[in-house]
Amino acid sequence: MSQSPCILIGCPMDSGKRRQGCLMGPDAYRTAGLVQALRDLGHPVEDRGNVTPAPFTARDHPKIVALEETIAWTTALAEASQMAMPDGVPIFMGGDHALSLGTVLGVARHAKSVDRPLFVLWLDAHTDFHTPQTTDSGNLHGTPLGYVTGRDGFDGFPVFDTPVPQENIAIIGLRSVDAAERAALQDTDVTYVDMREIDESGIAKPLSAFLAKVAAANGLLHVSLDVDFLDPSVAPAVGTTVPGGATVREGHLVMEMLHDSGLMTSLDLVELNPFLDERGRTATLMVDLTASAFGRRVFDRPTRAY
Ligand code: EXY
Ligand code: MN
Ligand code: MN
Ligand code: MN
Repeated sequence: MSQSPCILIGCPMDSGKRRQGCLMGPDAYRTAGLVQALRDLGHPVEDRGNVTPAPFTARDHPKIVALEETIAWTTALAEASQMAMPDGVPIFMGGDHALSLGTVLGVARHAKSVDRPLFVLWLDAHTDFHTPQTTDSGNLHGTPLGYVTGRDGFDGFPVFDTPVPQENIAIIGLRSVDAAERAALQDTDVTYVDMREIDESGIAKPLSAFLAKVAAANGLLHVSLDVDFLDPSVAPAVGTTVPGGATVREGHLVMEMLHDSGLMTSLDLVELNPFLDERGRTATLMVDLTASAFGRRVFDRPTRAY
């Protein structure tokens, strides 16, 4: 069976927060062997290099970090992601989570053009559900799910003309949610799974239920994997570590189930900060997890129809 082509797109975006370092992420994935790992699994791989935002004029904003830079990135990434979708499975190598403002916008525009619903799986310690009005930190990497679900307050950003329906979103791995996010989320149909639920009933159960929804709707599935989904003991190279995260095996189980389902149509790898690591340990784990999402197995297993 011919494997789907993988389109690697470097997104050295670091404007979603103050601490710098995610700009080194794309080359860390390349150095950790992402291309060869996918080719070894039979996938044609095209590395399209790094996206560069259009020039922007930075102005001091009283509350928001690097607003103009993030808007410029969003515009550029929306274009790159929409263009990549027809060519295979785009893998956006970040860069901080603000890159998903643009990648999901472009994927959503593509979904509309092919008349298929878009679903989003958010693997993260955080809900990233703020708006520029509700954030306390002013870090826009805490806002992408607020933007893609059509919350108000993103003045100056491209209009998100096809917001992702709340019931089409699942967030898994939660253990750090701000009060304003919790209040806003509780009134929505977003599926949110915290680590307590995973401790009690495992990660496969909520994921299977969500994948069954995607399959029943013949949906496209965008997966956004934040390094801080994983426990800091195994993935330290991220600026927003939160103890009590997913284990390496929970991470692989999620990615293996995604591959078995055949449903994933685009992937973000976000928040890797190689400056916070030793010997590329975290980048290597993220490459291994990506390989599991593209078919790496100890033993071949029948794919499961959801
Ligand atoms: N909720 C906090 C904030 O808004 O600043 C922390 C956000 C962390 C976001 C990282 C990408 O997941
Ligand atoms: Mn995040
Ligand atoms: Mn996070
Ligand atoms: Mn495969």
